Amino acid sequence: MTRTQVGIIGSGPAGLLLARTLHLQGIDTVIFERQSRDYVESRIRAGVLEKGTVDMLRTLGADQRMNKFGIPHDGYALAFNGRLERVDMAKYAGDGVMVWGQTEVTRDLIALHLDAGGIIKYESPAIAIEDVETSSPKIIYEEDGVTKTLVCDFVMGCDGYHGVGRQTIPADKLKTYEKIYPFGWLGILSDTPPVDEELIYANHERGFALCSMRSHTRSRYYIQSELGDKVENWTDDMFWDELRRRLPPHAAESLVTGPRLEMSIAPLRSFVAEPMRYGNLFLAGDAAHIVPPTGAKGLNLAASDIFYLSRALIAFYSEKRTDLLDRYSEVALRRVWKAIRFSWWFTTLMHKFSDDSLDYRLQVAELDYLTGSDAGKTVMAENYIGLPFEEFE
Ligand code: RFL
Ligand code: PHB
Repeated sequence: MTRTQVGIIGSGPAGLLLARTLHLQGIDTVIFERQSRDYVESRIRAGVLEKGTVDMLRTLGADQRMNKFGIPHDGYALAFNGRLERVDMAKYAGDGVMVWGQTEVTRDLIALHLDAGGIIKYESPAIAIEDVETSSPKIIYEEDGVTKTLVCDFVMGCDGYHGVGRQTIPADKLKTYEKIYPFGWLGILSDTPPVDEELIYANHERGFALCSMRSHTRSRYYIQSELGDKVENWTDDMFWDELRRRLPPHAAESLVTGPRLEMSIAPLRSFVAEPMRYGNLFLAGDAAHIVPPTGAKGLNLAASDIFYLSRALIAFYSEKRTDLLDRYSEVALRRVWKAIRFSWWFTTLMHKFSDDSLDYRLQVAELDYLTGSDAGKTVMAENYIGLPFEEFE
């Protein structure tokens, strides 16, 4: 049996940000990842980084390509009832966001960590976590078809919604909250110039649409789709026609279309499990909470969890302090719940939930109110750029 200080399950953003932060402090980690490196590096997911996430990548030295190719955004647009209204994030919240894909963030963190001698075991799933109530919790994992054990001081469940981390916590020690939305997002990635320089979130009687991007030549678009719908039901032309119908006339006319590089459907869910700790097992990122993507918060919440968790682990190893580890779940969850609330509210405001025309008119009235008021635009801007991290030391 081998031993490490911090065993990390999952090489998504949460696991990689944690491993890199601890490595820079001389704390040993081993990451287990059930997928291959190639698979992890080609998953298309989130696209918008909050300032706090950008700052974290800078501190970790994972910012070279982001500085060169990431696109800073000072505003985004809300489209409704044939109108297009801009939310000026710089004016109303004093900051902006960075458009830089999760795929690229993951690639950079993996390369940095491996180059620095960090250990990531790909295609090595954790199958169980044992003795988490003791000071020697163990990760049971598979490597090349052989079952092995790693003894750790702490185990980090950074293994996403379907991972083994949360499932290890006894049901009577965990309280979960969940809402499944009655629709999904059908997304397309294409090598076409974005329809606008900024993101457009569109409320339409036919359903929600979002215009996003990965670069000046690569676009990412989404449309609200029916539950149970399948990618096979959609040709590229069908997608572009439906997107066009949901955009304001000017954007619809200037939309440049092209063949898909990728098309996928994501379900929408709000989920929280608390507390984010059981004994010496800690949860971070999607393992503990899921948001619908409307507020672009999923990846950023994984980063804020790691902001708190890494400080707690560093205080333990450098000063033998356990108080921050004890407060981690409570402090991280305070920020998580605010992002859960914003993502739920923005989703409710922008999507079609029923054929009831009153519901639609209420959404339009709320959007009209929000975009016509400084207080409303401040709410839209300060939540979107990301709420501040609490002092934690
Ligand atoms: P991740 O990225 O899911 O990483 C977890 C990793 O754990 C691995 N794993 C295991 N490894 C070893 N042993 C096991 N037993 C394991 N079980 C699981 C998995 O293979 C995986 O590599 O979680 P993390 O690090 O918490 O990061 C969270 C973000 O990835 C997530 O919040 C966002 O990507 C959510 N999300 C989106 N967020 C947005 O803001 N905008 C988006 O457009 C957006 N699109 C998406 C998304 C999430 C998706 N998922 C999870 C299905 C699209 C999709 C399809
Ligand atoms: C994306 O570019 O994939 C994206 C952007 C903003 C969101 C969700 C997804 O709210």
